Amino acid sequence: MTERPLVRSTVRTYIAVGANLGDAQAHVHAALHALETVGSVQAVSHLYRTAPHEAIGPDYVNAVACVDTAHNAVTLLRHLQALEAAAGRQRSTVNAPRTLDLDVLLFGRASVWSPTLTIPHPRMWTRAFVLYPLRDVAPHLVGDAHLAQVAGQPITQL
Ligand code: PH2
Ligand code: MG
Ligand code: MG
Repeated sequence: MTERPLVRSTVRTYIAVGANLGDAQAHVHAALHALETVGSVQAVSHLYRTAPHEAIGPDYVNAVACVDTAHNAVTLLRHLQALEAAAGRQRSTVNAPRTLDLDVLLFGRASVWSPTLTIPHPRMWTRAFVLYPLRDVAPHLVGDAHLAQVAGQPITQL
């Protein structure tokens, strides 16, 4: 008989949450709860109002969650895309306004390069809307020098 492990190992992942269509704050709150379906939510950041960065449309609400997940990175992405779709996300042009965007920032110590998924997120260190909430949940990852790089990007804690 094949033995099955009693304990399934998990990976610590950091997920960026953003919305700038409809009731963006409600979409972000709902998404932070919905993340319980992809793993064990360890911490959630404050919510931030941020100016669209290299994008157009209304201001965003952004946050970051730390989630320990038993999924692999590709399966996690599929679940996040299902949550985006359930929130009414329409995919039109790149960086178009959206009801919900869920991006995997970090997945343990993994590096992933594929046409659909790159981890660590390639633009995370240049975005105030990622670094401020990430620092809330992972102060060991974001130093003052990182924040200095994104000075001038409008962001306010809600
Ligand atoms: N997401 C983008 C592009 N620009 N700007 C802000 N402020 N917040 C976002 O979540 C965001 C953005 C692409 O996903
Ligand atoms: Mg994004
Ligand atoms: Mg995305």
